[in-house]
Amino acid sequence: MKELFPTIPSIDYDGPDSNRELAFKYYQPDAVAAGSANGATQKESLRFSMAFWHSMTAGGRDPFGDPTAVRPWDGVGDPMEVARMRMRGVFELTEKLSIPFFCFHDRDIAPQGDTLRETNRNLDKIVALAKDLMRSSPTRLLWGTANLFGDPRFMHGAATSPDPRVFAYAAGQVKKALEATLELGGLNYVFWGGREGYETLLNTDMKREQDNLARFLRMAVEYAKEIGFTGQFLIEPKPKEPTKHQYDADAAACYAFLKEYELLPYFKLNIETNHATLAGHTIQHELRYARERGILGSVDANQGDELLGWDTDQFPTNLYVSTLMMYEIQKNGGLGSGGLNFDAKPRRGSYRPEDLAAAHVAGMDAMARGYEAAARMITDGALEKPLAERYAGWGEGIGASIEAGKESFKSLEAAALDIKAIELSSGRQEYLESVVNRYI
Ligand code: XUL
Ligand code: CO
Repeated sequence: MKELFPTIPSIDYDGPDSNRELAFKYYQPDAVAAGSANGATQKESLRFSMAFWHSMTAGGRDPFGDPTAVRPWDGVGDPMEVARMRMRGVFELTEKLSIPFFCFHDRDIAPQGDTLRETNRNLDKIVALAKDLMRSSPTRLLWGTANLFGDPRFMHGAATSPDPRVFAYAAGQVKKALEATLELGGLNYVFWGGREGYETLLNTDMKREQDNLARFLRMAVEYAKEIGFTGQFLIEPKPKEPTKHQYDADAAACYAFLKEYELLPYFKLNIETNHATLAGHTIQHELRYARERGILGSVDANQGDELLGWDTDQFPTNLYVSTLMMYEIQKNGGLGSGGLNFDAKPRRGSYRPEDLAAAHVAGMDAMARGYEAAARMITDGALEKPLAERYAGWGEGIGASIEAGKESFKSLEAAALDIKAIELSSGRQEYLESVVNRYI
């Protein structure tokens, strides 16, 4: 088959001293991952994924300007031919970059028709092509999802629309997206509720909308069972953008929602870095929160800009952040069926196909380097030892007795009444920050 990206070679590992744009400095796909107990390779441990919508579909349009990206399908008029080229493109690039997975929205991979029936027919054709390409390619599907936010019919929400006809349309769409994900052996299925929220409470029945969202998710679980889809369902938290407030605002809001509606057994979270920062959290906070509740499922790896308050979806290159992310992921025992999906796009000025590859190389190297630093931190107990010391009081005496449920306000008052002064130990924050720096 003719190459679509002839200027992008198969990317090799060159080592940290390399200056070559299209070479890995840290990511060694076939080398054993640092700290791996079972000899898993970096490729198997990091589980990178390419996002179809950013890498294949998006062209660099922004609210002020036209697309800038130069892509092999430019000028090809027939939307189905473009769709076929893009699908071949994602397989070609993932193979060249040693990225084992890709992710898509139903509407990224195939054009809409005049009716859902026609749209589904388009989707079927492209899914068949993807299945065919998989026969001779190692690339697999990490997750599928449905775009329930782009079309004007979703302006007031999808599963949370005030209009039940929209709820029905969205249900039909997710049904089909689940079938496509199953057909392609997808390991997970994602719900990101971009329009599941509100612009103003003045016109919003919040309780009804959330009840309906739960109904919708329950139907998805039931249908998955019916068709034999055993992949993991994931909810992707984000507080705002496009709506002013989204119900799945952050990991804690998702957890409360899943618990209230008894959906916890069926869902985990897909945590995205830039969504965490929009929620006023660090990615480490979101990953920690999810992992401590057993619902850390997958990661959309990207980064925002400290000076911009929106979802810039930049490739993640910050080593401090990647190290702390990998720390949480390794403490979670990995991501199971999840992975590290680059929900990221090159800047608008990085318009060449080579920039798309270089952006992935930069993100993969940052993650690989963070992975290795985190593994060493864990092996050495660099953060765990000081943490254990800080909480040592809970392992003995009154602390152990409180945690064993043996104390009450009365007994604790009696223990406290005659204490003169409590000498606390230091939090040692700056020292701990320097410890992390040493491992990076
Ligand atoms: C939007 C976003 C989505 C989801 C999938 O901010 O992150 O692309 O990852 O719908
Ligand atoms: Co995302």
